[in-house]
Amino acid sequence: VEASVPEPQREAWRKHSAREFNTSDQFEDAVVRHIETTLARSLYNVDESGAYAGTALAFRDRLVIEWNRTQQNQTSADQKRVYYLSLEFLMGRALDNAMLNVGMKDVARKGLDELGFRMEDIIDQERDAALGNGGLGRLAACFLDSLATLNYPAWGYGLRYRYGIFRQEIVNGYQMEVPDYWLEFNPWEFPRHDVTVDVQFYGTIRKYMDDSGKQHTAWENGEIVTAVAYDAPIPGYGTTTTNNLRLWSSKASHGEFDFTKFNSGEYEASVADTQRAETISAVLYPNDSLDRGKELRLKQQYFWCAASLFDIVRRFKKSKKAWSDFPNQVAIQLNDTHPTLAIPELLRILIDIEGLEWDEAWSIVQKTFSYTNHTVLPEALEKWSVPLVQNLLPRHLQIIYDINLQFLQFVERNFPKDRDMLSRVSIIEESQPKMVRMAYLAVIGSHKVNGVAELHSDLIKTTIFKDFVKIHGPDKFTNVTNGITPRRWLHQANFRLSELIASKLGGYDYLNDLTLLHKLENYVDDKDFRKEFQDIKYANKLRLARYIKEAQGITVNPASLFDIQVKRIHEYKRQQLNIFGVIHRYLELKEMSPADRKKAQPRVSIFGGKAAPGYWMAKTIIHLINQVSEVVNNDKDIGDALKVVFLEDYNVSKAEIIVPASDISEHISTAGTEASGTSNMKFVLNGGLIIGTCDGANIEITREVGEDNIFLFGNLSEDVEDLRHAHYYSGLNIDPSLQRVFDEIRNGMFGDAGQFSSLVNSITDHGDYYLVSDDFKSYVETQKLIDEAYKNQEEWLTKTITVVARMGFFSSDRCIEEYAQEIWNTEPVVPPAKPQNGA
Ligand code: HBZ
Repeated sequence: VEASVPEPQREAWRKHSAREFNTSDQFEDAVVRHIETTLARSLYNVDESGAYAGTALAFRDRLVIEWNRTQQNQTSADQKRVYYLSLEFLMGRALDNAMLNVGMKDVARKGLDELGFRMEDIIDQERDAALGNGGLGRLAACFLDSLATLNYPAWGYGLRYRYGIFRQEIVNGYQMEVPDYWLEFNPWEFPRHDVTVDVQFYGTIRKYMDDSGKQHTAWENGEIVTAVAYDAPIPGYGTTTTNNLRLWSSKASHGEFDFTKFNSGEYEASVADTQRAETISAVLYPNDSLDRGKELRLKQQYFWCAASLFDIVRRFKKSKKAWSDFPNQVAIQLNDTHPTLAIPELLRILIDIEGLEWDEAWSIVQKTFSYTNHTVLPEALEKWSVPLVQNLLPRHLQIIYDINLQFLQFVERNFPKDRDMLSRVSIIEESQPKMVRMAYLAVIGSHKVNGVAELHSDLIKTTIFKDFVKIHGPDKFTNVTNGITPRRWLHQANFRLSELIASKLGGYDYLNDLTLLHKLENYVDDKDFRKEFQDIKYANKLRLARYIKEAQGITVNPASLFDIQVKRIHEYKRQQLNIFGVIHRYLELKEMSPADRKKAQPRVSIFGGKAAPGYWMAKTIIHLINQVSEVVNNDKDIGDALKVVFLEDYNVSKAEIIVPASDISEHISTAGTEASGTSNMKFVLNGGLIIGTCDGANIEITREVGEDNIFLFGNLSEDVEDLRHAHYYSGLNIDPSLQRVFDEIRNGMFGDAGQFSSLVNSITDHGDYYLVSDDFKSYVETQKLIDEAYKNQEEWLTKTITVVARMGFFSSDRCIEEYAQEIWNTEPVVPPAKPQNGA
């Protein structure tokens, strides 16, 4: 219960309200006080980690003040809030971002200097918050940044994993997974031990009638696990709006122990219960494109949905509004199908607990939810076995069957002639065992469904959701092409470039309106501008070269063409195509005379990315890259003409060093398989060109930057099916140069050939599902064009400046405005004016 302070005492509160530091002296004051008292460390014994902690806590103080004010202000504004439900938030580091948004970085730099530390070293002390796998999780993080920057009242809801995505170590060329225990010191989170929700699992269903004869359903006698809220402030850029990210942590519902068991002598059993409860939020599942159907994963999903929905409903009920107002106060975005259980959970709350009738509850649900799809890969589409759901969530299974019944009756009425339609669109797949198709449930329970790039949004309408377009009409399906936050991915990662842009555009307004970048085209011929632009790229390559030396022990020449592919390792993303191309290049270099080799364009091929621990083929690809790296880098004939690097443990903070350093980056998925991609946007925004297929957002990037400023190759998505068919019926057509690559691998050029046979055979003998053989020739030819183009450094420079100027469309701010208008129907809340005296 919140009690407010009576007027006579308010003056005392106001007087003592926290004062924010404004000078470097005051900043040092805050740092030293935190190190001395908050952290209880002795002052003359402070290392960089201590200085990081003090700095983070000093900035945290400033964030918290804005955060509290924002929440109060948004509550009294009484407008619709957006809730972004995502099992993943790949936040990376927070300090630099906090400094940018609070706007005190120079003050802090000076203060740290006076205390004997370098800002860059302090920023480097922070561990990544790596609560995500890849693009989907990082998109959620960019969206939070944009929501706050645009002053939308919005909360993220997720899970507070004790272990984020595993740390990748490369041992003898193989990936090893090391647990990422990241919570040892996390100044950015606030445990809310008073904000808890009891979540039920298993149990039984009882139907009963009340005195008035009304039917009720109760879900009882289950196992209870408690969700505890941990909140983190999400500051916007150029605004005081500071939103909330709420992550749930699981604990046993009896506090430390089950005291009944404890007192009856079952000490071990009670500790075991505690651990079982804590297991729910223990670890992020590291699969980014395969659904494994594990019970613990389903438990995570329901635990998080139930806690979030309870919290949202609790907040709504405080307003004392009618239930029909719920969709005017609440918009819930489902980030992929992972939170789909929120749909039957809201129905359960409205019907079983609040006593609404089905029709009214269903209408509220549909108006509240919307769903973003991130993949068309069949193996990634979530399905849960009916017996599993029946056991864990018996009431939800009933509700899902009820939704399905109503839906199928509607379909039957409207499509009486299509006999197979019912089984095709049923939420329940009639397999052995039966399965719940989560994507169908998400579509049926939402008012809008979006894909993440134009091609992808078209594809979902003609493939996985084709029937639903007929049933619900085409207006339910829409596109919101992904975007990235220019604050982190340009200003933070590439400060010198941001500074240069600001000097030409008359300030940093472009960070709030990325379309202003177009004015840079006026400077493509400006000599000084070109020189500085080129110097910045070189400096970024030098920084990466130093990092490669330090981390990997490999010397690379920053004057070489830097060719980068960093992303999760997957056959559909085709790192194998890249490494086969590298082997081909190596073989060609070997055949050349030393004089010709000297003339060849020197190149550094850089790879990075994690493989899901159980994805054998992806691990084999990593192994091959490392073996090739070993052979090529140690070949005296080759020297600087070719270097191959596999960067260990790719993550967000490393991306901030890698992305600004590319000349070319690779986005070479089999056409139709990569929903959007977002690193493609990051690389181009930082003045790197792309080699890519006509897939995902590459197509829209091409439209914006112009066909002459991108290197496209390969087959089109509309031809993929026919090509696969042709593989099956008429075999492959393997280019002689690819055949030679296979021969050398099989001859053991890169070590024991047996290690790589499954990879090579997947192409030569097992249908080449990802069309490596079909695209190899045009890939290699396009790489040749790139070598040629790079030799003309002036023209290359013109291209790189031009593409930066044309990337305005790909800001995540634009995405959020589209979601707000087309999907959520929400307005920003003007942040409160800052009081003068710090009160
Ligand atoms: O989402 C990615 C898409 O592959 C990429 O094309 C797109 O740009 C990005 C943002 O829309 N998808 C993922 O990153 N997916 C996952 O990480 C994932 C995680 C857990 C899962 C399934 C997928 O169970």
